[in-house]
Amino acid sequence: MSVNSQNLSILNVLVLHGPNLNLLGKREPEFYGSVTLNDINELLSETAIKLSSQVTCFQSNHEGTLVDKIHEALGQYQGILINAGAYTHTSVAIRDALSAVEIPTVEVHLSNIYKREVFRHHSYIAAIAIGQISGFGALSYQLGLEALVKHIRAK
Ligand code: CA2
Repeated sequence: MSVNSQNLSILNVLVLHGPNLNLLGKREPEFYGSVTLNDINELLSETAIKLSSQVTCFQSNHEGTLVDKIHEALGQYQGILINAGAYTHTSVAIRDALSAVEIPTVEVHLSNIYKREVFRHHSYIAAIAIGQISGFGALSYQLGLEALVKHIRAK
């Protein structure tokens, strides 16, 4: 871990985006808005600088690829910010990987999953995450990153 000019350690945060989030801003804008995944990643990079940290953003449509990425995060990242997309509601494998690496994790969602279909109300990740932010669009990611970095620094 390196330090900045204020002698604050630079925290490395892995941002994981799950399936279909690569379509953000390109398909169904009436539902998920016009902000692209690239816009979100840029917003997070700018926010990270203000928090004396840096983000590495990764998207995959494949459960096993996301599991591999979580394993590879061991020793490389101090925090994980994740929107697992539909895998939030189905993947014991992603939950087990996050639980196994013991890297502080914040779960985020663009939409308020509790205002949507009942099958979206349950998250496999929520119980092993520090917390969850849901329903604020791109701001969910920004708030999630701030909460994650502040939580790690407070420890
Ligand atoms: O609200 C969220 O962030 C979700 O994680 C989004 C997932 C959904 O399955 C979760 O229940 C809640 C879906 C992401 C799909 O993204 C698309 C973007 C553009 C067009 C189509 C899908």
